[in-house]
Amino acid sequence: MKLTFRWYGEKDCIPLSYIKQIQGMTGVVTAVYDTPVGEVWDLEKLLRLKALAAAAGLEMEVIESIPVHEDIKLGLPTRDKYIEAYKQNIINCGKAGVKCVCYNFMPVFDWFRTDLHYKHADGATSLAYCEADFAKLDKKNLRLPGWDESYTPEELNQLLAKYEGMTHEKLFENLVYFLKAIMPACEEADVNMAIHPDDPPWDIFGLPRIVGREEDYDKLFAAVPNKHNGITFCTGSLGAGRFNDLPKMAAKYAKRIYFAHLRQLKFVNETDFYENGHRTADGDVDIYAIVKALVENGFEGYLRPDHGRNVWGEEGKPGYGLYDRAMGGVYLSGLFEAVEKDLGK
Ligand code: DNO
Repeated sequence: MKLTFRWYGEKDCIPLSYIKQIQGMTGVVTAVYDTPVGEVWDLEKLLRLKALAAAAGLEMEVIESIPVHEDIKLGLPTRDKYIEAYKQNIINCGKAGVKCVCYNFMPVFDWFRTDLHYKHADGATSLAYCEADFAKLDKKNLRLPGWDESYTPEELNQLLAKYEGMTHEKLFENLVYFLKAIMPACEEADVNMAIHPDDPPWDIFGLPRIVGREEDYDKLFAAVPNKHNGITFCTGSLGAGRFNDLPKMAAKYAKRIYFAHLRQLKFVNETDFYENGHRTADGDVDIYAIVKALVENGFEGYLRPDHGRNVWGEEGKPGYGLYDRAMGGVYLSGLFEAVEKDLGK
């Protein structure tokens, strides 16, 4: 296991030196953020990020994410040109020493929560999901909490219209087409792809979502068995689906999990939950059992503490403050140490 930390590049208010001070931290997970989706990142920009990390004593072996252009997900004829650019990005990542690329295949939206500042009794805040608040959203004029506002409402409606009639089967075919096309670049660059699950793992706004259950992964690996086709095992996304048995999935796919995002959720009723500090005792995700399943089954990937709370008065990016993710990272290191020693590893 290699412990890493998400760093939003030079605009991140968390200095690399602070990240390095988290004991056990080996590297940052980052991306080139100023290049439009579908274009090739300048190799110089990647090398600069790597050099900044290296100057702070950190590696840059994981990229999160190279976003996938909507035309690829839609399966439009223009997809091939965007796939070519994606392949070039993979090659460039390889040249910069990157070993793992995290991405997702969610149509239009990435992760989704209804509240970014859910208040805990002790004054901490975190992300939360409430079914009733979700039902109240104006579907014709969507403004989503925390979403990067990269589309105007008109653009968003046009994009949603393009997905009309999109089925799970078709979207899956488009994912397979994409993966088969990029595998040669992954071989050449020796880069592993790690698909992030849909968050939450069910359809939203009428858009199909296809990566969120055990059977989805079985289907994915059957269709593209290449070893460079792997998973980002995100416990916050998969755990939002009560139908998922996370320790079982961690055990089953341990060798395909190139990147693990460990995060805690606490359900308040059948559907609603808030995110919490990482400890197993603080939520419904059995982080201990997941770590044990990973270690027992030969997980050798990268790991990062995922969404934490905002604590100690920090006004960090929701989910991405320094303090609680640092505490989470140290908690996770401790769990790994204990489990590995117990297993004589
Ligand atoms: C949320 C993140 C996701 C992730 C993308 C990967 O906090 O884990 O936004 O980066 O889905 O493409």
